[in-house]
Amino acid sequence: MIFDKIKVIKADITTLSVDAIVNAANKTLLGGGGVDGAIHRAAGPELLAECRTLGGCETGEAKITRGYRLPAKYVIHTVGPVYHDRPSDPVKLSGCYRNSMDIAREHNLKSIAFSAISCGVYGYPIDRASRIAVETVFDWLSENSDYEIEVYFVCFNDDVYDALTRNVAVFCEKA
Ligand code: AR6
Repeated sequence: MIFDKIKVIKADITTLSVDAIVNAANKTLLGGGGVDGAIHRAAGPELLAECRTLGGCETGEAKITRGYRLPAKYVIHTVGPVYHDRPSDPVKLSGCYRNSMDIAREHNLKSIAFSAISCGVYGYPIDRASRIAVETVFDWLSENSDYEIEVYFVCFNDDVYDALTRNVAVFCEKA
């Protein structure tokens, strides 16, 4: 059952012992504020050194590094859209989730924890972003039903937690 594989949790993503955490990065992949800053601080300078070798990342794409001093084995860095209310915004945001899941499978990862991509300084409306996140992961899990992976949506704020919980409930009813 797909909904058995998905959990919405309140946590600091840098504390999670999962195979990969997903960073809401920017196109440089060289760190920043928000969750990106927290991940780089917790992982240590080796993370930045590896990120420098990656040549940045396009919006909607994702790249993987090791986790260094984090409890997570890997960090998948993805770049969400800066919200402009354009038709390309949902496509790009969905790409962040889909490409991260593809990378997880390519590396045979069994647990992945997403931060709320674009829901901070990039300004995406939280309910819409949550619906795209949940819909994309549900679709991916149903297309990859032969693959076992636990997916965590990690929330720092109550509004993100409420929106994700609501959207997971909606998709579970449909499933
Ligand atoms: N654990 C889990 N979630 C967190 C944590 C944490 N430690 N810290 C913040 N959040 P944001 P964006 C939540 O702004 O909108 C950076 O400067 C936060 O409450 O980090 O995609 C990058 O370099 C919010 O719900 O990411 C980019 O320039 C969510 O993480 C830009 O911000 C995402 O907020 C990316 O902006």
